Amino acid sequence: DGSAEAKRRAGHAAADAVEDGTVVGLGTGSTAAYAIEAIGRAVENGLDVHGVATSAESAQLARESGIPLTTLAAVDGVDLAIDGADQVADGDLIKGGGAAHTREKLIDAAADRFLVVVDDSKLADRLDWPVPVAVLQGAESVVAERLRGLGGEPTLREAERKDGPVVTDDGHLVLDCDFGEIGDPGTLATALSTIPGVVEHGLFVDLADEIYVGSADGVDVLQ
Ligand code: DER
Repeated sequence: DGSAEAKRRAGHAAADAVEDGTVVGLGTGSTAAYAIEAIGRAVENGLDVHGVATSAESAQLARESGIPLTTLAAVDGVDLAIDGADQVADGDLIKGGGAAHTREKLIDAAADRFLVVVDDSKLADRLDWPVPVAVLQGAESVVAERLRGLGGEPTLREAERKDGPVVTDDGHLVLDCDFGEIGDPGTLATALSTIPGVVEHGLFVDLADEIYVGSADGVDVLQ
């Protein structure tokens, strides 16, 4: 239902899966934020974890929450990643609402276990949300043409508190590409990944291990 209560339930339930002495990938967005805050409270109570942030936003929240931060390059692996999603269908995700999906996918995919945290408004029968595509600056018109060739309708994501387009933490632009209902996410994901100028896209196919769905009634965990 998109409510804070539903998001909070999902985030707190996933945070309980974080084990002592582990490395945890810290996702981006308002639902993952609940998990980060809950992990911070567990650290205050003695939990020994190191966080790998997926964005400047999640790094800042982790610092405020007291979670020691490390980097992907400094650790032998990520034990568990917790991250949100814009839409979930049949275990596949569309992510990138926060324009953080390049590092999110790197860390979420590197983790031994990837837990998704959503409220039940994110669930769908088929993926049909516009797919965020991070592109090299200057490549946007060439990539947009290729996306149209794949049947998409790309829109350059404009910033709100800055003139011009959104620029990601890694200095890329974002094209939100509407493909309508996506019948075969795996095939589309491969096609997007092979477009020169595309840095990363928001189709997370076959990556999620468990999906924590918060609702007014509680939390369901989908495998
Ligand atoms: O940008 C992202 O991928 C975020 O995880 C986003 O998709 C989910 O954000 P929310 O939890 O604030 O809805």
